[in-house]
Amino acid sequence: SVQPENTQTPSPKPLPPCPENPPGLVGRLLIEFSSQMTMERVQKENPNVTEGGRYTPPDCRPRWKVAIIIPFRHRENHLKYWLHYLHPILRRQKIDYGIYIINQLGEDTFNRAKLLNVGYTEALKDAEYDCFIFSDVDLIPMDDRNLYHCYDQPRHFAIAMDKFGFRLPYAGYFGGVSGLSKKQFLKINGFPNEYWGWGGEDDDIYNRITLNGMKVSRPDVRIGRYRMIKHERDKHNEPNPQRFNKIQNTKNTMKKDGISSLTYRLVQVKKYPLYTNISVEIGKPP
Ligand code: BGN
Repeated sequence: SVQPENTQTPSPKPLPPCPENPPGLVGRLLIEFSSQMTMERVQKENPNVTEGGRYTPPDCRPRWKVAIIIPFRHRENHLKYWLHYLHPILRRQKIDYGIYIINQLGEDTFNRAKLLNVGYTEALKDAEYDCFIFSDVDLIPMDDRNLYHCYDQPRHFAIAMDKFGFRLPYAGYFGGVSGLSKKQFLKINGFPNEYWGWGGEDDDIYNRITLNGMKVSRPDVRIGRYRMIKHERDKHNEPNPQRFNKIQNTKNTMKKDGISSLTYRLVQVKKYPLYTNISVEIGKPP
């Protein structure tokens, strides 16, 4: 029989799903902060990252769409190292991602968890993310097998930091770098908005997770290793004296205080080549 000739342009082959264990990973990495870093250099190293710090693998269909949220104030130098190390790692991990820096304007007391809630909200205005990874700007993974996507349970990534002797400091530690799917995040009403200053907000998030019948998932301790960039204690982020009391009350506060009660003033969204910068006013402690 005679086949009719196909005159249409062939439709592109659908991409295969990205492998669960990406073959290009290298494992343990050498991380150091002694050489000078410049944004120009990091841009040259990462030509395939698109405006606003977005990337999607060219050769496979990623399983997750991940927003990486970084709470921020006055840490420009740390950000350069973070971008220098993380963009290549995330590319090897075959993840579809965007980088969002949430910059607290003004000099009132810092509020990490509220900035993370802002990041969740603003990232969703940009794209349909289904996974959110919340990372401090000074934490660099030492192994690219620590995959930055979401899991069946809320994930704690930074389980073995150099400053804690590469061990979990306590069983309920959930600080540094963590990740929740959209569904997991909404199940706990997001994060608390009422922790002003250093400490306790990560413990409150841990409580929210367990009180809502979930448990924390973690990588192997040999893989979940991190280097923290050394720095002086920040100004206007003093240890919060209320934190001891507040973490006792998560069960009562979490229903009211969270993503459902979040308010802030968006001042500027600016897309840079390697990240999106979101500047906000989030108020001050009562
Ligand atoms: C804990 C802090 C965490 C912090 C870790 C690691 C509190 C609440 C009262 C016990 N929690 O002690 O927020 O991430 O240390 O530095 O301070």
